[in-house]
Amino acid sequence: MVIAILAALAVSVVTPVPPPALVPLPKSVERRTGSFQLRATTVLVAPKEARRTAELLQEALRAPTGLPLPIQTGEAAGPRPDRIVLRIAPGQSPSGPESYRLLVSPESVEITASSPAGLFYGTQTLRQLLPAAAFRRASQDDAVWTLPAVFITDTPRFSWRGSHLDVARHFMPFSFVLRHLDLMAMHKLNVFHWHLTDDQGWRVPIEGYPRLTEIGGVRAETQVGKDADRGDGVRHQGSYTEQEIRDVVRYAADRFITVVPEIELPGHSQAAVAAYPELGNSTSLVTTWTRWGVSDNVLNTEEGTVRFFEQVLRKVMQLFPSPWIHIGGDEVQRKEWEQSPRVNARIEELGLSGVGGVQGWWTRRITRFLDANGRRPIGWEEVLEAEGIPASTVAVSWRGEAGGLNAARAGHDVVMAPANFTYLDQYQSQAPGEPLAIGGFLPLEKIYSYEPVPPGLTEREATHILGAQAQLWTEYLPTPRHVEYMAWPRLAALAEVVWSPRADRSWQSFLARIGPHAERLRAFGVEPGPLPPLVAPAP
Ligand code: TNX
Repeated sequence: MVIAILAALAVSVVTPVPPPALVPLPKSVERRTGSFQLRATTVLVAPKEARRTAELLQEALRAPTGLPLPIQTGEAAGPRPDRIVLRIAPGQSPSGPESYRLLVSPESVEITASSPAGLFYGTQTLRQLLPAAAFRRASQDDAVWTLPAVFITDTPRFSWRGSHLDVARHFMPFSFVLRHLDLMAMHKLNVFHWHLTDDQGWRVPIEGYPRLTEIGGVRAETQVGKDADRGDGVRHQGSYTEQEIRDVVRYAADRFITVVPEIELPGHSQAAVAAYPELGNSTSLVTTWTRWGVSDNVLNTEEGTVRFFEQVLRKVMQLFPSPWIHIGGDEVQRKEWEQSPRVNARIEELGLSGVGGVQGWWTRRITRFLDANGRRPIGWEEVLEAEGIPASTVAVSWRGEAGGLNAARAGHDVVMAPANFTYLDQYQSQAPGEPLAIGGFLPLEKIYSYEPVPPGLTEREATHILGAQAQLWTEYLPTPRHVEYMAWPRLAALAEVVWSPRADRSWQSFLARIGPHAERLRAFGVEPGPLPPLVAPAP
């Protein structure tokens, strides 16, 4: 027995064993002989531009390892013994600001990249080379912190690697948003699409319009399960402070994540109408909605309403430096417009082609406003039904692939988010005992199989596909814990879809890695959803 163990150890020293289960899979991984050990004497070296990345690595590793890992700021010429060196090296391959090379040898670790973003992604891969316990936030001092010797070169496939979170249907606390950003960063996701307003809640404070959060951020109750005839009688409320929003934006930026805020208009806007009834069409009292579905309460067509939202968006632009501002635009109901004499008079006055032209008018006004303010408007695919919108407008294709296909052909940039492949509020397992979900069935294998470039695009048209994102709609996900159960491991699969080379993606390979990867998620404190029957890693 003892001899067998010794023999196995001897073999493992000379034969390169496969590298740990990295997710998302890097472009190329070469296993070398030996390993590097983190010690009490190990030092991090980083140039000034990557100081923050070094600090985040230090924080992440200090907690579980208890090692000091002091940071030396400055240029290191190359690898140095007992050092983890981050180095900016322009003009290396693979090229691109998010690419990196990671060399682990028994003596040292070196990450090189042409920009700090690449160094950051290199540190995320480095963390995954350590035992899963490296993702804990409490120290485990009996552990030995070794990284296998490897040479990795890596570069992302898409520039938009997104995670969307709806905090309108159920408010999600500030601390959870930061935690979600940490998890996104671990998976090299780089766009956080923050769905901040909807019929059932307005969560972002807008200076000058306090009722948006005071009234729009509160609803009297929530429907019980799927039963729209029953309410739970429990008030639901929440909104962020300006300081919290700024902290989220900075926390994200430190992790090379852009926060794209969404302000829904002219539909999904009942909470805004409840706060300021002059924005709507109703003559009776409107309250923040307590039921799920699509509300008939939409914005009216008054000039003052457009000005109100321009002012809201001015404040949003002050809070969010994102190049993109999302304006919703989905599922706009026309019933109120059809029935309103005032809207019909406006249709005449504005020369619109009937009620069908009203949404396009809204979209035109708001996209042009954002464009004139130097931001790129982005909206759910319906925004492209409008004529005369800026060419810079980005469409999020959610009803399937056709919207994205047509948008790309028309020369618009596109983010792919088709419901049947990327909506994480659907069931992930058909086993009994799953918590109530909106419906549908999106198992891990299906999201992993998703290909963001729709078939039929020319190479040139395909350059408009910026990437893809997964959606966490929260009608049926009332708590952070439940959100995480639905998000993971499926968001890890999406991360690989948008990061890893298409030719290297294989379900068998992912299956072999997702088990060990789930251990990292658990070490971080996530309770992931069901995993498929796992297979042993390939030899
Ligand atoms: C459709 S997708 C919606 C959301 C819902 C979601 C539920 C989209 C742009 N609108 O308002 O939450 O379905 O899956």
